[in-house]
Amino acid sequence: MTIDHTSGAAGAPVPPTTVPMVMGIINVTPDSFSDGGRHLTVDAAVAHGLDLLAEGASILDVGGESTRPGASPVPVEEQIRRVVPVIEQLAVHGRVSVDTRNPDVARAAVAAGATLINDVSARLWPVAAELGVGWVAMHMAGEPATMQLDPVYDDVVSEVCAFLAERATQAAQAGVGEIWIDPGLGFGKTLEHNLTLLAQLDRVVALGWPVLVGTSRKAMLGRLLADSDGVAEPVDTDDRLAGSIATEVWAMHRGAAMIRAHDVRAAVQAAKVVAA
Ligand code: HH2
Repeated sequence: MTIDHTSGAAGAPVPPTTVPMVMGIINVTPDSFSDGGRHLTVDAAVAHGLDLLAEGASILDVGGESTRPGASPVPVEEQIRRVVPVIEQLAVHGRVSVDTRNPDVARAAVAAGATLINDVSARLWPVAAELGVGWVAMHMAGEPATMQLDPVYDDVVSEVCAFLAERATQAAQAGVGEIWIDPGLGFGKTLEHNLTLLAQLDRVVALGWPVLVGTSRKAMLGRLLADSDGVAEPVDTDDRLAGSIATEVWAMHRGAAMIRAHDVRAAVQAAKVVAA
């Protein structure tokens, strides 16, 4: 399948790629759901980022606030303190995005060298336009603290598509030159919503903007794998690699142009095989 990565976006197009890209995750947080506390010092986060680049990551996504279900917001100054020194060091070696929904964190991150704002709130396109950087619009129903309590949709795929198309169009009109859309798996969605979105991902791809998908180690996999084994407790986050790759292969085959992954080496290998 050939994806036209340029349609829908104004200004400089995103170059089409045959091999889907992998965005490597660096959470500089004590409480992220799968790797919280592992890369909390600047040195540990930078070393991890360099490893992910060596494993083939096209971009490193640095975040200073967990958005896992139930997470509390982190003060802006603390997020900046966590991400800026890491971005400064990594941006010399490769492309860096900042995983934030706060405009001041985005500005500080871009000043430090980030060139993409990965925005789970899908509200920061004016900041991306002002700073001349790329922007990811992700769909989230509600806020992380409460989003998984009782997510309800009439038609999850249509509602997510309508939301993403509206935000991406606004961003393009504001002059953002690189726009990505992301259905936001696990953000205000039940297991069934997530599976429906994956099953019909081609409808998100058909909107015309390049699509980013993040399933890596997520709760949906813990639940699915436990259910398939008849186990009550969700499978541990460290035991979700095969499940992650299965959903990533599915998403790439359905036209996702980039995958957001913790396990970069495996995701890059999968991407090469899918492309072949
Ligand atoms: N998922 C997470 C965070 N940011 N950004 C995009 N665009 N898409 C995603 O699916 C996505 C995201 C959650 O994963 P993680 O960063 O590993 O966990 P935490 O939020 O607990 O730090």
